[in-house]
Amino acid sequence: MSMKLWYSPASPFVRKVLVFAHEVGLADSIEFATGDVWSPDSPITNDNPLGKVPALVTPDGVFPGSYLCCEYLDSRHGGARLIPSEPRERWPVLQFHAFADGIIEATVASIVEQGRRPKEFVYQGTLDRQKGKIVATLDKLGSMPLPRGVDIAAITLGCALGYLDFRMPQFAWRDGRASLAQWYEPFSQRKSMQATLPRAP
Ligand SMILES: N[C@@H](CCC(=O)N[C@@H](CS)C(=O)NCC(=O)O)C(=O)O
Repeated sequence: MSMKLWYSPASPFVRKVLVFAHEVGLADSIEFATGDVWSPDSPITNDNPLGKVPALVTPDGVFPGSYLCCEYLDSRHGGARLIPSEPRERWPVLQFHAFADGIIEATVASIVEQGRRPKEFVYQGTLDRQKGKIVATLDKLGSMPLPRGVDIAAITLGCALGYLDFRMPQFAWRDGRASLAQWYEPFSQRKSMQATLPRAP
């Protein structure tokens, strides 16, 4: 089965889907479609009226948003599920995933505020607010049991930390967060992570 992924090489949400696809052995079934999400006549809107990446176009329809793309991919392979179904495993994984995903969201919001607005409209209050969310959530995750294997929580955390390195290296998220830094070191070396390193469009 072949699928088409609306894609941007810098998007951490797209990277999350791609890392997931690599980990479940489906990366080769995905072809990329690129379009500038910021262009008013972006071709992405033909499949996803929200005009956002990622969106996965499949024989079962279009799946907008990284979580849904991952959930669909998880239903299409025969190995161990990366989104567990058994409640005792499922809820902690999804809770952790949501916090890591929120770090990505706040980082993207900050980058958009700085990079997509005329300078005179960039509001420091928004940047401070997003930074506060990132700091507090990193600290929360650093105090929680970190993922022990590869699942959607681990993948999303890896993409969140990789995106901070890519877009906010001056933020130095490792400072004072030894457990997160120790966790990220081997995870970032996985084939799936190395094959999907972000780059500026
Ligand atoms: N919750 C969505 C967020 C997707 C998202 O914000 N994608 C960004 C790129 S990183 C985008 O397409 N932005 C364009 C826009 O907001 O119009 C997900 O999990 O995929």
